[in-house]
Amino acid sequence: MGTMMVYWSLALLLPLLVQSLPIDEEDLPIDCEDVFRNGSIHSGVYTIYPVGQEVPMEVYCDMGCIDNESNEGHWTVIQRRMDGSVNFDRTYSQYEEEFGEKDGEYWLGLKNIHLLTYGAKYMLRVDLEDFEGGKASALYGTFFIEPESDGYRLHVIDFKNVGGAGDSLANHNGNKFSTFDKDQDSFRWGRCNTGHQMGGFWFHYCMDANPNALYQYKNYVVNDGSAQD
Ligand SMILES: [Ca+2]
Repeated sequence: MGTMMVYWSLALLLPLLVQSLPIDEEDLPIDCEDVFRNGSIHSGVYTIYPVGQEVPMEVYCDMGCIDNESNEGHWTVIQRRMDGSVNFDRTYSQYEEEFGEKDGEYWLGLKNIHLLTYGAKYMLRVDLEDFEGGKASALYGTFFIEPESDGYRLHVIDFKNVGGAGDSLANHNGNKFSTFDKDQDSFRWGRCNTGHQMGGFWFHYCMDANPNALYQYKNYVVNDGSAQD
């Protein structure tokens, strides 16, 4: 008999989003806040230039609800999962680059996220939704990641308890990025990613959140290969 494993985190949609605190008035938008200010008020795929004209970056901009007077912000999406259509079980070098589709599921890439979050000061919002329509979010006042030379180390601090999701990233703060083929986690006796389609993340020892793991629908379970499906 094989053992069954349920990936609790995979019954959730976990887009990671950042919102800018604009620092200047460039002609080229450095993020979705600029895109909105330039007159594009609808959510969709846009090109931004966080580090200048030579490095265009295509992203999905979540402009929020136009009629919403509370103005929830204009968010630059760095990770988005909604239907399981894109494979997130990838190598370290693949996580360094972007993959997926900008109008669907995607990962913006560690290099891009680093460039984006070093160019201005950003907040991080994590939106969660389950298959019954229940929603929650987490908000952090400061978010950026270090360059490749420091393993794309995560900085996510100043948690704001406003969205009901709790803080599942506190223990991930300060860790480098790891995949199944690159162990930079804080588990000194082995690797956190043991190959069960865990994807890449800033594992510590090992995880309180794992938004890049296998996307699963409700009641779906994964076996270890020895059980019959
Ligand atoms: Ca390790």
